[in-house]
Amino acid sequence: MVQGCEIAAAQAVEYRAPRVSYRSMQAAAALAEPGMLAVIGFGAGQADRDDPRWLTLALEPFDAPAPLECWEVDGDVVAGRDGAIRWSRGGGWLFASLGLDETEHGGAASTAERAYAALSEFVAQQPERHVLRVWNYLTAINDGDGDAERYKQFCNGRARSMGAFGDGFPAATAIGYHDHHPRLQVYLLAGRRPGRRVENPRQLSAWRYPRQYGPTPPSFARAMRLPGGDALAISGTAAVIGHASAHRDDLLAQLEETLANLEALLASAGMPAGFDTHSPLKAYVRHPADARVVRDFFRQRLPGVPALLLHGDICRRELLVEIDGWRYA
Ligand code: 3EB
Repeated sequence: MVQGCEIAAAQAVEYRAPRVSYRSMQAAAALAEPGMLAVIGFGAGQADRDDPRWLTLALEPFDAPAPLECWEVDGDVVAGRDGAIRWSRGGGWLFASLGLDETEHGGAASTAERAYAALSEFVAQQPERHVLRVWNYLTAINDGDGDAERYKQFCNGRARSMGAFGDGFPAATAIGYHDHHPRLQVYLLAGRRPGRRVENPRQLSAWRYPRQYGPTPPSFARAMRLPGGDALAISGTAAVIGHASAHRDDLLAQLEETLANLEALLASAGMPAGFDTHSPLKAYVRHPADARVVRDFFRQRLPGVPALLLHGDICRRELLVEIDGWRYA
């Protein structure tokens, strides 16, 4: 009996997802911990480091000092570089990141095309070749009008080389930062086995968005159940119903609608309802003056949930807030 239970337990953790958490500590100490696949620091004040597992995102946190985002895996971690790509691997998972200066690659579309071509070529050669989750951060995402808007340009370029990821769209986030220098930062999580894509019954799948949102619909799945089954990677989620943005100019209503979308996603993924103390969420807030309301919303509606509030622009101008994160089974 006891032996049977031990075997079952061993099988249950046979391919354990990276544990993502927000931790208040020094970067060097975090990077020295065993099994640390990636450490992310937020805000312009973060120092560069040679370690390919260290990533800085120039999104200003609304809490000071901001915690670090830590990704921990079972097993040893090795790291290296391949051209401009920084990577690390461990426990059957691959972290890869790439930052490109748009002035060297001719604008938002061709920079995205280059970034995705480089990443997909790299990942295709790795044992962890299934891209599960991608984060995209680009300067001034809403600059430009109509089809010239930078987010739409980014979508065009991404789609031109995303096909090479192979087995369908990953879960994703695309957010704008307030830097002046145009650049694109992309990082991803890939695994040895494919995940299971999850869509939201309240929302049209993004790749089916009608023409009004741009010439190329966005290439992402609403969420990804990681191989092994114990974690759900949740894409950037906002107050979108069907394909339409809801509750223009109403922050609280957008937050409630976003939470309803997140709960619908959990249900459609077969995950336990609600978020808990191990479900880290990030909220991207367009206007700094809104941060206090977002913080209060988390306290009241998602008590105990680790939340990181960042100043970032959402890819549709009318959207004031977007939330992404993780749910563990
Ligand atoms: C939306 O629901 C909001 O282009 O990769 C969310 C997550 C959004 C990912 C992307 C865009 C992306 O359409 C926008």
